[in-house]
Amino acid sequence: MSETKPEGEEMPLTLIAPQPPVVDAAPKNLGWHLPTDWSAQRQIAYELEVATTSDFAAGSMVWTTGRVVSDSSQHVDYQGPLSAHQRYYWRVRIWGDAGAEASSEPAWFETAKLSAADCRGEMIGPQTDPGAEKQAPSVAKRFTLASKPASARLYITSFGIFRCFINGLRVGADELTPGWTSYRERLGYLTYDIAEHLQAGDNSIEVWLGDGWYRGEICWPAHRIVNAYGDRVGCLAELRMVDEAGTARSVVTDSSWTSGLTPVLMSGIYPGEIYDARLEGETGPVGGVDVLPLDKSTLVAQEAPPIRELPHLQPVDQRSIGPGVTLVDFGQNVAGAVKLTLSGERGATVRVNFAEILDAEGKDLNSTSFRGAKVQLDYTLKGGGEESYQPVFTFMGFRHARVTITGQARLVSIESVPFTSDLVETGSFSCSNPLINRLHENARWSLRGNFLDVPMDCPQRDERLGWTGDAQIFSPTASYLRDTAPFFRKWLRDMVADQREDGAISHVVPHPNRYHEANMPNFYGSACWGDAICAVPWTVWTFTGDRDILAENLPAMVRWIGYLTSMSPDGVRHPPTRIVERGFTFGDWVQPQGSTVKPNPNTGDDFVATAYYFASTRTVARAARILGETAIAEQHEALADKIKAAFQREFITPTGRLLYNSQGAYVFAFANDLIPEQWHDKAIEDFKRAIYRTGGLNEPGLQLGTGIIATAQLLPTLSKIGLHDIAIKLLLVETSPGWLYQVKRGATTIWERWDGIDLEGTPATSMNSYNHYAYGAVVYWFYHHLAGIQADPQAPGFGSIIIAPEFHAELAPLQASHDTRYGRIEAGWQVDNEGRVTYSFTTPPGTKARLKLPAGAADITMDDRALSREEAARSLSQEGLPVSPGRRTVTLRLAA
Ligand code: RAM
Repeated sequence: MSETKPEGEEMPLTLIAPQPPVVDAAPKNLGWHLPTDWSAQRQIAYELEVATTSDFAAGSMVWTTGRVVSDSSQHVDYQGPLSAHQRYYWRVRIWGDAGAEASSEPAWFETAKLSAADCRGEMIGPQTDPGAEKQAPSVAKRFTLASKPASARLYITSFGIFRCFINGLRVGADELTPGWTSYRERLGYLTYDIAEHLQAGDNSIEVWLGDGWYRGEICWPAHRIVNAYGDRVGCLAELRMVDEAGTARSVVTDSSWTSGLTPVLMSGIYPGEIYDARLEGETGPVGGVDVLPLDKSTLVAQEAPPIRELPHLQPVDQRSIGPGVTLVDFGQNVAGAVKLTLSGERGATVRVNFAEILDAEGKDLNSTSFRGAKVQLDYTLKGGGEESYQPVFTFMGFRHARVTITGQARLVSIESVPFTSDLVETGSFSCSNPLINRLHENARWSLRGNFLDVPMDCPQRDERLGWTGDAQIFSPTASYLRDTAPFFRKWLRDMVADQREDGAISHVVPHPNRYHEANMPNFYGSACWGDAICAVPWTVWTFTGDRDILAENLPAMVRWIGYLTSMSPDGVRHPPTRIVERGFTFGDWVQPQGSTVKPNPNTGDDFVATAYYFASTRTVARAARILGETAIAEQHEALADKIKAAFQREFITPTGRLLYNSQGAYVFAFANDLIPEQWHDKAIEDFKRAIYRTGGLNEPGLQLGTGIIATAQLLPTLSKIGLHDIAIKLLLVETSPGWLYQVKRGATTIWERWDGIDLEGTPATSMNSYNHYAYGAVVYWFYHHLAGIQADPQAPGFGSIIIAPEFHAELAPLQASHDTRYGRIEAGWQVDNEGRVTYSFTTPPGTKARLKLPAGAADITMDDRALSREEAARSLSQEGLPVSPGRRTVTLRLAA
């Protein structure tokens, strides 16, 4: 796993390597962190050099920017020559305005294939393949090398999931490769350094092929698909070996390869795996291979960090519940696998079943949250000493496991092996309330388990799909916690690949129904869900300042607005109620106390869909302005005005009431600036009443009433309109609906519904996933509003930082950090017994920051100096008080 940087340590000039570092085009957005001791020094110039050797010897230099007079440390695009299969080293030197200079250590990036013509080999399908949901086949090749190569790479991908062995040793530690893309349009390949696997003399490569998302069971039973992308698994690989003299030789997949079977008797994402260890080494070549059609222009170098294992978790409880049956609790709900170590007789069998929760008595598994997914491992021992097994081609979402042994065998150990897409961690948070800290931790675990190459709704049941709505609402939270840019960039490319002719975005991306339209007609185009095509690039832009993410997606964003406009000539959306109809919208999904139609909301679909239509149109207009696409900007500005007017006409009465008097309605309207100025104060009062009117279980009169999409914006919207106190009260509610209820009930990940387990301990019978990150979107508010770490909306990417905390004595002390492309931002506050606040924050060198203190702050000092009247006024103003980089400590008194 990627480690976060150590706290408080001086950092030298550090390069930000492209993620992943193997590329198939010129890398963009190279950047660096200034040394941490450069707070008082401004960069005035830089030079970036690229060479083919790490010593940057004269003959190896390929490109330099020369000395560029600039204070920017980001977004340098490589513009030098590029050849395939080449490692490039790069380094940076900077000059400061006080005369200092600094140089970085070198970093590297490496090219794989730069064009389809570079992609050698054929996609080969094993003739031994028995088809989907049966024994996994393999392809193999033996070859001889005169000497051990000086360097060697394996470029490899598959139809289905692959596991590769060279000379019997597994290649790489990545899981479920090559991940999930819209395979027919875009197929990712991986690059591995295999020099250490190879030897002079005889060598062998063997690749096992599992069904995976490509052709295994996908979607819930009513819409189950098998062979979603094709009915043959296959492998495309090139082993490229370079000797000391620099001569390259390749072994590529072609018709000379052989095929066999593997010990994996059955595997699938939902069903699990059946593995017979007695077959290890016994399933070797019995057939040939067929060359399968493949358009090589669809090949892309792996675009996001792969899925990897996190540190294994040991059981916190392990007990026998019957002869040969052991119940294990790992104490943490995860997505991943288990690693079993066993000892016993050849032919003895072990079955592992899983669950997120236990039954009411705590005596056995309750696996109802898996719905139609079988989620079972069956392993047959080979015997003869200790042996270990971890499934090869599946993953599961679980906290508990039940191990059943039949025959003579003993469970030596069992570990939980969490998986996650290996994105760099960028966030930390803690406060004085342990329930809130656990909530934050639960959101982190839900991110880990649900970011498995695509952002999934949940990792356990018969879905595990890239639901666009869930990912959209969680993306800002995720982007505080991880460097999500490569992950979302990849996923957005699949979103665009799966976009329909009419501009509709599918409800799930990648869209396994794409070639099976009749299976789920019109599974496209919902408000909020489809709006991910606008909102997610905007989030990435906000966190990175990378214009390319906007440029790349703008055409698809425009098409999406075209789709919405085609159904809304008067500016108002009128979604149909049946999911199979064009323009259907899910609405504020899983809203508590909503109507019983859908699992759903009492905020009208027309209202929600029109608000999103407006929000996305405005986002397109803003993106187009940033990109200098004036015509697109003007067109969408005018359209946004039209939608806003239509919204106000249709949904706000002449006396300023909203047509739907739900909390969600006020959230959508305020978040998107849809309430006319004249009705602001009145709408705020109405909003408060909508929060207090339900009353009952919680603090008298106050009750949360939003579904997944309004909840994501609930606290930020309350903060935006000055209702911080209500926001914090809602956060602190410990009954359902409320975030802390599930924490008190022992949740270790975020639940799909507020009442996933009721007060009596009875689990919900539907929508009962215990690992659904959507409600975890509240964590955004922890960083953005409580700690006050914000990207400047006028200049995204954290080169310009807004420091705008909100203080709540009941959470003090509180601290948070976020690692940006410029370095780490830290912020934290304490409140003493007299109500005096001490707020310390650090912004990295090379950035600008403005401090905005909450209304009512008085008696303000900074770094032991009282602020002047003008400074204090600025710190309380809209534009804020400019502060220089480094660590600052502010003290203040809050208005009573
Ligand atoms: C559920 C998913 C997801 C939601 C959709 C509409 O089944 O789990 O959370 O986005 O439906």
